[in-house]
Amino acid sequence: MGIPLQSPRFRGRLHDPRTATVIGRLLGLAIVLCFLTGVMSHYLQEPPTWLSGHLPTRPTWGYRASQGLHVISGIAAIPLLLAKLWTVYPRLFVWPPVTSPAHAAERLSIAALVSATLLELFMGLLNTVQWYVWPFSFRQVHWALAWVIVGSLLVHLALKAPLIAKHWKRPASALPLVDPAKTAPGADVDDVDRRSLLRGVLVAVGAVTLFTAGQSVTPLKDIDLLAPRTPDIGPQGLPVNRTAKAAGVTADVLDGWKLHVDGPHPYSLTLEELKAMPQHRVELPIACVEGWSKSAHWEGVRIKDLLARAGLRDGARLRIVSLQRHGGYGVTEMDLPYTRDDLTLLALRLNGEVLAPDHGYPARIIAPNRPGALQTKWVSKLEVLA
Ligand SMILES: Nc1nc2c(c(=O)[nH]1)N[C@H]1C(S)=C(S)[C@@H](COP(=O)(O)O)O[C@H]1N2
Ligand SMILES: [Mo]
Repeated sequence: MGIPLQSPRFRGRLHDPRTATVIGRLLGLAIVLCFLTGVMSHYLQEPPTWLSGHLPTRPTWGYRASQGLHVISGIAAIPLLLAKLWTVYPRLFVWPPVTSPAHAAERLSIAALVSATLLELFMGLLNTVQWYVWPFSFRQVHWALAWVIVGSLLVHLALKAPLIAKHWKRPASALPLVDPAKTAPGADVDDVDRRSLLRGVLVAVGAVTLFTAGQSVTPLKDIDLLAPRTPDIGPQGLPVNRTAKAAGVTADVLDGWKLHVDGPHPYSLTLEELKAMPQHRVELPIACVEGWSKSAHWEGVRIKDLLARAGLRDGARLRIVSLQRHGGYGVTEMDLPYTRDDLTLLALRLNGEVLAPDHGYPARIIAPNRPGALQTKWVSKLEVLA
């Protein structure tokens, strides 16, 4: 019986450990950035109990920056991962496939790393275009896979540490591989090839980054060619995720709207009564997990003033209930640090106008350093949580 698979043969050495190391470093950097910003986003959206009283409300643009970086590094990782897989794919054909238990463990960890990373980046990319095709919860699976990736990446780095160390620096004198007569004396053909491969990969990374970053980095919005969002397309200069119509917030639902506030002295206010309370103006961004963000001017009543009126002088953990009838994010929770903050408003106005229906008329939440998903629109009730 012959060997069923033949290892491909290559004239150049772009599939060598030096190339894998150079691309791997960049990919590793993108993955680490993406992971850390992802962990931040997860904890801000679903804080564990030990953290919920300590969530930072400053800097106000913190979530915007970290989530922008999350999507930018995730998108940059895609061409890097493809280049890395191309560099190492001949290793798939090593024969025999397994030589020792350690070798089997190494190959298994790589299989886990590659498949989890491919799925993670692909899921994330589809999420940026709001395409939730999965039969499972995006957030839970995206979170779990992140840990599979980090675990198998650590195993991979440990096993490859000697090889990585050996190829971290450019070799001082590599032997020319192709006809030395055709190249300048002393030139290393491997290095020349490698440099042009790297240049190509970096151009690809630069292009996907530059042409999508405008969805969160507003000065780049005019070259936002590949991203699904342009930050100022939408009513009142702000994109909309779920319209009033999609949420089922129709005229009859809004009819007779009042704000209900819980507390030792519960009360209800009409819109006119809300407008008669002290109004405050803040400039805060909406920053969506999907990677778009935009700053805006908001006007409305401080949440802390509303709570004080109900007898809660030190803020409170809140459940915020909207009039929404369809879809997620109709009910959210707000932790103490936000409810006490001067910048957290029940906003009635956006960029100098009464809130558009799609932006949450008559009232929506806007709070500093907070995921967009929790900036609840069409608010009708503030309930106090134990
Ligand atoms: N009631 C309600 N509020 C909501 C949502 C929603 O679906 N329902 N979407 C959230 C999400 S995911 C984001 S990013 C922001 C978008 O805000 P905008 O439509 O005002 O730009 O609103 C948030 N508030
Ligand atoms: Mo969002």
